[in-house]
Amino acid sequence: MTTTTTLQDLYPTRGASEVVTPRRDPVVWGPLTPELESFERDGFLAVDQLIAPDEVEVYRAELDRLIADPAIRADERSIIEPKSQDVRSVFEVHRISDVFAKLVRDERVVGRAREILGSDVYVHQSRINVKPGFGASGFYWHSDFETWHAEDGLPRMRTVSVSIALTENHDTNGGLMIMPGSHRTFLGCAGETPKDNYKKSLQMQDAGTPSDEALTKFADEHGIRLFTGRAGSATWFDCNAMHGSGDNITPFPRSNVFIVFNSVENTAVEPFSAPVPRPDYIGARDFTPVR
Ligand code: 6CS
Ligand code: FE
Repeated sequence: MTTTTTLQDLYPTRGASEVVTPRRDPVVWGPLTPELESFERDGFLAVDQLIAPDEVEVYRAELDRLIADPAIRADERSIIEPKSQDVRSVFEVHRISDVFAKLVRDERVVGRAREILGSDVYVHQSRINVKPGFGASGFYWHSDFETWHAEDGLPRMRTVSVSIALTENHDTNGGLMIMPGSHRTFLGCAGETPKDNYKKSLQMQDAGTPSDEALTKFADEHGIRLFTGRAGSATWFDCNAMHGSGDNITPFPRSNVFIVFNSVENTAVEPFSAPVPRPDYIGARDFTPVR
């Protein structure tokens, strides 16, 4: 007789109404070293220079090469800006680009992810966000974990993202904003996940969007921190940190590479609140640890 253990859903979301659940998982799963204390408290850690200026040039050139390639532009892993028709994002760059694959394996990157998650890790998702100037749209407030739990089937909050700036992140060109401390509260959103939601949500998220009341309460309680930094700077942030970014109407692109590491102890199961899982180039189903 086969028994299928259906994992208990610790973080209900996308039901009839919004529901708040206190975080039931550690933030730092490995030893809490002094430099991780602020990550544990705030849900993020800013790094002035994760990669050196000469290295940034290599990754910038690779981003430019990818978005100029018609085959990449036509690929389903590319998301196109609705208005300008520029490339907005390219997913799974750690698989389609040896240059970005090398970045993922860099000890300064994967080593930190292992420290935070306290285990071997694999890449749940990677993407380059081009965010060109002259009107590139931002990403409305959301918790990544809310989507990765609902649609990709990640059971626990044992996932960390790093956003590495490939161009200068000014305080004017649509930088990342995070609510410090918001990672300790899970906001289950109201509204079911439509079928094939990802086809729209990666341009403009709808399902999984917090209400104005909830956002106001979060912002009053936690405040909002805007991240700026030179190319090569980086922001590590917890999967459940409430974050977003504004449109970029300046002439200065705000491009980054975004890598999501998940613990090999937290591999994706069936979606907790969606009819079908998202494609594996958005939510990986290959759990091979990064070596
Ligand atoms: O849905 C996702 O997985 C992606 N969407 C956003 C806005 N942030 C996380 C992730 O890249
Ligand atoms: Fe996000």
